[in-house]
Amino acid sequence: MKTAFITGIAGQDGSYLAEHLLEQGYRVTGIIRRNSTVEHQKNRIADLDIEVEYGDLTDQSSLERALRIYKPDEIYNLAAQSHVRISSDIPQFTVQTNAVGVVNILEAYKNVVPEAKFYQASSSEMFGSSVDADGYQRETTPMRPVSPYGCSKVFAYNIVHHYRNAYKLHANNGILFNHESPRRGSNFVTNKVVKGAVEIKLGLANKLELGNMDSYRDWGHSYDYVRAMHLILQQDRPNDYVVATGITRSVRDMCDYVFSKLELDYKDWVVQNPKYLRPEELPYLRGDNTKITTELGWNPTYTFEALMDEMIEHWMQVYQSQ
Ligand code: F7E
Repeated sequence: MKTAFITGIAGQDGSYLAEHLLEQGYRVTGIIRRNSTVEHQKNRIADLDIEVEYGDLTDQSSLERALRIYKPDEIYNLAAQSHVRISSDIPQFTVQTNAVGVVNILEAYKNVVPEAKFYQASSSEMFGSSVDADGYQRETTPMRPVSPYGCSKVFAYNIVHHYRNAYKLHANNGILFNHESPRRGSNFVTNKVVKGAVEIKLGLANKLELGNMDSYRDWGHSYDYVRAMHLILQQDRPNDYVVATGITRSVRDMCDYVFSKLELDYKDWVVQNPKYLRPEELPYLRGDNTKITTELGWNPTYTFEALMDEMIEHWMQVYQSQ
């Protein structure tokens, strides 16, 4: 039985990945952060047969302690300060966690279980304002990040290469484009729009405040993307892969789809609040998934519409069961 170790196991991706690995027969372990409200620590993973210790990416001793206890075959580093706009409010915390924290886990990995395989949650936010001439971002696209979050992820991406080359570690980057689900935090735009539209439909709210509606994102489902993470670690040699659907839409397009599905016109309900604008916006993302589809046989199973429909259904059930 293989053992997997997941940082960020209580998050959206961590919980889907834990479920997937349990289905594959893994022993699944990880770290969670201490929180004063106990219920908030594990609500996405409460029903799963997993083992967790307290730990934090900023505390290397906690990482080494957990790795010594579990001795994993595979390490998935999913923990992060993952909100791009908030990374401008707390830039130093973001860099400590997402950049220095990756050095900490790489050191712990090198010192305790160097024979394991390692996955780093890299991000399309690393590309920033950079787009290839054909309108896609891919593994070879230059990186010009436009946020503290993006800058921290570029550092992490590069330090993974350094540990791969210098210490011959099986250290990999998955460059994941936006991926969503009903488990997404509701301050990310997909779940914010779906939750807000359902509240309006049910008479529980009378407007939805958003930031920039004209940015484009390539949105997939977390369920599909955690399968890509696992596939990446099943290869003999470490590598980097873009994980994306290859289709891009604007926030406005998404609002149009979600409100229309609820027989509403988004133009009657959505207003802009400058507080949700970013100091520097990333206007356009569209990933080329050719490398992972041809080399590893990965393909997304969810369409954008199926993803949105599942999220609408989720919020309908939440409110109608109250
Ligand atoms: O924003 C616009 C916003 O916060 C998407 C993270 O998982 O994916 C995610 O980062 C777009 C942006 O995701 C609101 O300006 C408009 O253009 O859902 P988001 P993100 O910033 O793309 C990448 C790949 C990651 O790695 C990150 O960890 O939507 N937008 N109005 C808004 N966004 C938010 N959050 N709230 C609004 O009111």
